[in-house]
Order: sequence, then structure tokens, then C-alpha cells
Amino acid sequence: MADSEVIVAVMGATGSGKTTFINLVSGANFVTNDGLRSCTAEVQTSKSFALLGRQVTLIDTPGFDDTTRSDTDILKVIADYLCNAYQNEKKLSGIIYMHRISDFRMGGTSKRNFTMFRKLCGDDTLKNVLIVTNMWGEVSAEVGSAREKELAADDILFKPVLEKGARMLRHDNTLSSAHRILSCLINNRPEVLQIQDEVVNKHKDILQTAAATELARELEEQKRKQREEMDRVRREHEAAVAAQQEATRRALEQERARIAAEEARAHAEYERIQRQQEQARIRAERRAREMQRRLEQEARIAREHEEQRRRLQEEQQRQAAQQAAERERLRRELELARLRQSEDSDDDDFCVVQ
Ligand SMILES: Nc1nc2c(ncn2[C@@H]2O[C@H](COP(=O)(O)OP(=O)(O)O)[C@@H](O)[C@H]2O)c(=O)[nH]1
Ligand SMILES: [Mg+2]
Repeated sequence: MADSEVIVAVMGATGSGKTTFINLVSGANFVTNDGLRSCTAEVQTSKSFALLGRQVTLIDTPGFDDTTRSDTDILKVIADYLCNAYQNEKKLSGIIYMHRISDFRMGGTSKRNFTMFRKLCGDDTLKNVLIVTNMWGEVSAEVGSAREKELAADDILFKPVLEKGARMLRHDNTLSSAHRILSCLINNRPEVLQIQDEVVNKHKDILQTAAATELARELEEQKRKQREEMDRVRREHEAAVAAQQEATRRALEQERARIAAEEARAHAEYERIQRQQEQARIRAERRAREMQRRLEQEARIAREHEEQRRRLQEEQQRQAAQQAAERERLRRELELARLRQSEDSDDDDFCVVQ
């Protein structure tokens, strides 16, 4: 390796500004991230450029959160590149880890990227590591400084690496800022990264390296969380189904009760009508009997009247006959009396009685 050649790898999450930094300082024209899709799924190397009498080459790496490739694929791509470079006696003078100070908090993706970065580098190369914070224009100076302090003091973030020789620098997206950053690295003694040592010197398969083990652990953890999430969703789903079934059962029960009540009402109405009809029938029968009785009574009275009238008529006829007979008798007696009188006067010519 030529003394003047300096190779610096730039790592960090997708969208942290790696490609922008490399384009700015090297004059490269790599595609930057539009925020929707990551663009650097492969490792790409800038043309070398002169800085402080050295020839600097920057290596752009994809983040471990690519939208098109799995984290294992990304690890293989980066490891292959670094191991090939090492086999070709190209060691890294420095590694830049980019981090957006504008990030509200270090989320799962940022943490995974930083963990993978650590497993790729190992502890021995940390003195060649620069943690570069950018996007300072996106936050107020106070908020940015407070976050910077927090990150530097965080036990699971930057504190352990800073304690082992890494440094933290600000980048304001200007060429002079980029030069200042790189100038901190160009005189470093190139070191072997942990991944290069594992694969090239110790002949490990990439999947047996610390980085791959970490990735597997992360994936296992993710799977566990997903399983828990699935279990939770399943339990919620089952509870919802049970609740729904209970609601349906209750609705059916109410419907059944409503129909039963209607049936009972209809039955009661039917019975009421039957009773009324029966009562009407009894009343009608009673009225018919009463009518019959009255008709019979009237007929009997009529018969009695007829009998009375007949008897009266007979009595009248009998009395008339009796009177006629009496009159006849009296007439005859009178006739007889006249006869007798006339006979008496015949006997006594001179005595006229008038
Ligand atoms: N404000 C600001 N924006 C930046 C800076 N660096 C990168 N960006 C923007 O952040 C986005 C992602 O940048 P990019 O370089 O593609 O990120 P990469 O995925 O890490 O390569 C792009 O829209 C850039 O224009 C910076 O220092 N300041
Ligand atoms: Mg990029």
C-alpha cells in the first residue's frame, strides 16, 4: 500500500448522510437518498482525491435497514468488500460513523446500525473511529448540544466507544467541515477490523463472525417480539371473536325472547277471542232459548184466549138458546093464557074484561 493512500469507510443508518458527505468531499456523484428508498445497496468507492498531501478514498456502505435487501445480505456485501480489500493489503485508516443530531431519539434502526458497526470494527480499531454528527441546521443549537451530550454519555450508545478512543465531531455540511473531519484520520495507523481478522486471519465463515452472531441475536429478538406481538394480536382477536359471539348470542337470545313474547301475546289473544266467541255462542243460545220460551208462552196464552173465547161463545150461545127457549116458553104460556082467556070470555058473553 502506498504511504500516501488513505482509505476511510463511511457507515451509518440509511439516510444519515453518508453519500452526501462522500459526494461533497470527493466530487463523486453517487445517488443520494430521497427519503423513500435507500440507494446504496452495494458498497461503492469514490475516486481518490488529494488532501493534505495524501490520496484519500472513501467507501460508501449501505445501512442495515435497506428497503431492498436483508440485513444478512448487507453484512455479506460489506464483509466481502472489506475482506477483499484487506486481502489486497488495503487497510482502513479510519471509519466514520454518521449520525443525524436531528433525530428525536435513537430508534431501533439506529441502534441496530450502531451495534453492527461495532461488531464489524471490534474494539481495537476504535481509536480510528469518528462519530460524525450532522444535520445541525435541523435543530436549535441548545437542543443539538444537549443531544450530543446525552449520546456521548449513554452507556449503550457512544460512551463505550468514546472511552476506547473514538472521537465525536460535528459536520456542518461544508467542504471545510468535511476536510477538517478527514484530517483527523489521515495520519492514523491503519488497523485491521474485527470482521477482517475473523474472516481473513481466522478463516471464519462470515456467518460465524461476531457481526453475524449479533445479527442472528437481533433477528431472534425480533422474532421473539413478533411472536409476542402475534400472540397479543391473536389473544385480542380471540377476545374480540368471543365478545362478538357473546354479542351475537345475546342478540339471538333477545330475538328468541321477543318471538316467544309475540307468540304468547298471539296465543293469549287467540284464547281471548275463543272465550269471547264461546260467550257469544252461549249468549245467543240463551237468547234463542228465551225466545223459544217466550214464543211458547205466547202460543199458550193465545191458545188459552182462544179457549176462553170459545167457551164464552158457547156460553153466549147456550144463554141465547136458553133465552130463546124461555121466550118461546113465555110466548107459549102467553098464547095459552090468551087462549084460556078467550075461552073464558066465550063462556061469559056479557062480561067483557079488557
Ligand atoms: N440538512 C442536511 N441534510 C443532509 C445532510 N447530509 C445529507 N442530507 C440529506 O439527507 C438525505 C439522505 O442523505 P444521503 O447522503 O443519501 O444518506 P445515506 O443514505 O446515508 O447515504 C438527503 O436528502 C440529503 O440531501 C446534512 O449534512 N444536512
Ligand atoms: Mg447512500
